[in-house]
Amino acid sequence: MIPDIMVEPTAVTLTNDEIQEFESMYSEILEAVIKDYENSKDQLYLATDWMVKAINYNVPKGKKLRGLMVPITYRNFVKNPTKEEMRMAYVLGWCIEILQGACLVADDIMDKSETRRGQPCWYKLEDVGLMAVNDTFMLENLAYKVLKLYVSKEPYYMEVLEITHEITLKTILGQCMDCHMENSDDILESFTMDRYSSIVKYKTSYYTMYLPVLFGMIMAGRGRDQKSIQKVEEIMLDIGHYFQVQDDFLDCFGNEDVTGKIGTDIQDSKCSWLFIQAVQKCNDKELECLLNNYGCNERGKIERVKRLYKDLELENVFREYENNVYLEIVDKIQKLPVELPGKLFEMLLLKIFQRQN
Ligand code: GPP
Ligand code: MG
Ligand code: MG
Ligand code: MG
Repeated sequence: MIPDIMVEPTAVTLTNDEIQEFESMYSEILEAVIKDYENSKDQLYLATDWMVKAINYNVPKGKKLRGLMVPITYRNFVKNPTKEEMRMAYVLGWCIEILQGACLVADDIMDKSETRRGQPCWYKLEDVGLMAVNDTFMLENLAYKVLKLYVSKEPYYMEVLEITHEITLKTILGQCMDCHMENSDDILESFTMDRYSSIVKYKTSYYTMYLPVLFGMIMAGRGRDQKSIQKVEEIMLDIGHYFQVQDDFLDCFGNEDVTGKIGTDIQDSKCSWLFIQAVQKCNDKELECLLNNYGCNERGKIERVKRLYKDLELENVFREYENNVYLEIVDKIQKLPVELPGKLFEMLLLKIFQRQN
């Protein structure tokens, strides 16, 4: 249910044809990359064949939320974009999807995950294993190759390049914080909401929510409009925080057939939103149970933590959070200056509201 006071947003959406064009841009990009290496006298085909396999497995099978956000943003900043401009927006969208593919391959190794997007994690495949490490570098650098091939003649090339490097590094720093949490000596002292917010801002929000909108704005010539960019950053980081809280909730309470992944946060001893909420609601006995069972890769112990989360009614806590954060963000959006398309941000928020995957 959408809260009553919500007004249906009337932002510009992509037409079915545009979504189709975005989709078909994927194989065009892949072909262009391969072609660039084809004439080499070296036996590079040995690597490019593998590259095609890695890309096809890890890039095009997701929700494409981030990728589509670039053309959606652009359409809301520029009234009548040309076909060529839209193509550039699709390319920038796919660059984020490629970076996302790189991040997921790496994240699944670090989180010791089993499945992703309804299939075994890339590193879990028999003929991949630790080769996946090289493939994360390959995917990341492929995004830069695509930028060079398609965007290098555009006036905003350097801006896009620099921002991609900067936000990728931010994401890596966030992942570093996330993964080091499991080594905390005193988890009650370390796993605070403040700490959580910092981790999430860096590991998720910047590349998931801010980067796609920033790309759209840079294309629209609004990348140097510092005042607007600052406001957009604040809103998109708020939406990113909400997005990762949902991800943490789905890790335990989601339907694996819908999310396409099996949760690992409990056994990985993650500084998860659910853990922080549980600590706040626990009595002494429950806290002892939580601490005794958290962070162990044993079925019984994982189940014990899940039962505790259920007994503590964390599902209700999450639903209440979700409704409140929705209204808070809408309120912030409505206070944006008129030169920013508020309805776009409402629509982006609505796209993830109550998501199941
Ligand atoms: C989400 O964490 C964050 C990422 C996937 C960013 C990873 C960044 C790297 C530089 C490797 P998560 O582990 O909760 O995501 P999921 O639940 O999808 O595994
Ligand atoms: Mg992770
Ligand atoms: Mg993970
Ligand atoms: Mg997760």
